[in-house]
Amino acid sequence: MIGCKEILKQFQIIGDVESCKRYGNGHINDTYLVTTFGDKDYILQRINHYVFKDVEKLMHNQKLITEYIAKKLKEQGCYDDRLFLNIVPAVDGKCFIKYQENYYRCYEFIEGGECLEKIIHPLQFELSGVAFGRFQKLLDGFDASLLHETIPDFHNTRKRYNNFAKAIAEDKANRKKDCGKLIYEYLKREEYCDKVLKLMDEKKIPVRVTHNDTKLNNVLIDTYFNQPLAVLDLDTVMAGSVLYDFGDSIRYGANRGAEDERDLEKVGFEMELFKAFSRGFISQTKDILVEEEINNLAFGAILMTYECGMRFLTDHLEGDFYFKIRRRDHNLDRAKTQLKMLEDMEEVLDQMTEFIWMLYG
Ligand code: ADP
Ligand code: GN1
Ligand code: MG
Repeated sequence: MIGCKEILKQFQIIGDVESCKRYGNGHINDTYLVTTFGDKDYILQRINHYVFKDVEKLMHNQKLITEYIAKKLKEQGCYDDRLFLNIVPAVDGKCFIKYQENYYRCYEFIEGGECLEKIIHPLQFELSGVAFGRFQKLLDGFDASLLHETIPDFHNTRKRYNNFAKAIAEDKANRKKDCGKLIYEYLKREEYCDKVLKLMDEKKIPVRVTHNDTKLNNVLIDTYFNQPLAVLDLDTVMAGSVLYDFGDSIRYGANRGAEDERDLEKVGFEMELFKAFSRGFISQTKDILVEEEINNLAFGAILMTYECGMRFLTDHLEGDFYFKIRRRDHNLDRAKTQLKMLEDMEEVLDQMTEFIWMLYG
């Protein structure tokens, strides 16, 4: 990476840098693995400033959250520093630096864990459920008002729908003509937009501090010892609903195919995977969830899939400015897989909810 040594000099890194290479498969930030000749390796990230407008506020949130989680784990007698993200401070003590119009941050690289892109065995997804459930439980007492809203209305599906409608009307990239049927399928499901927002407004579902981006590759799993490690990617930790966290994990991880699979025959909802994640997640959150949350967890999976698919399609119609793409029509392909998942889950929603209640025995 160009300028890597200059950038890393500004962080409190131990050991001489050996290499700095692109790493991971996130859709938002540019991530690099930094190896050193010392004991520790690091993750360097160029923060996506187009998505995160206020880096100071973004990193303020991350500092509060990581410190809170570390403290909570210690109180529980757990000193394993692979269970939470460790921010490496800059030499001036801040959590990020600015270098030539870009913002960078650095984390300790967490050893011994894997960020899976796909589930090979349901147990891995159960462990992912444990990690995200534990994250939710650890933040149960955290005061949401201390956190800045890093992306306003991130899971406000009504606003996402309005943006989608605007993108269709403007048709900036002149792509509407090629995806009429898909657009129709998303528009047709407008009724999904308001259900959870209304339940939250009526205080039937509590506002919690949630992760909001709980996909499989945002958690580290020790696949050798079968242990869940840290939850990563804390950029969107904000006030939200537990339905969003549960739902987004299912959206991504309970798909038997990849999020961007072109062959839709290979894509679809796997009930076994849903069950595995639910077991893990509920094992941690059982005591804190209220009845209306339990009733709607499975709907959360439908909602997140609908919302994410609509976001992919919006980005496609606008010309691919938000999500990273690696090929033509990448966002379009992603929007198609989400619709396939959506259709599958709509057929079995009652069975999904029934299973969740079964876990309450
Ligand atoms: P994005 O917002 O682009 O998704 P992430 O913060 O999720 O960025 O990081 C991208 C990938 O980098 C993750 O999926 C994971 O594979 C890897 N990663 C990030 N932080 C760490 C860390 N501290 N230790 C090990 N791997 C990490
Ligand atoms: C993005 O950053 P990453 O790749 O973990 C996106 C999520 C989407 C996801 C779809 C900040 O997640 O909201 O669900 O892509 N993150 C942001 O794969 O928009
Ligand atoms: Mg990520």
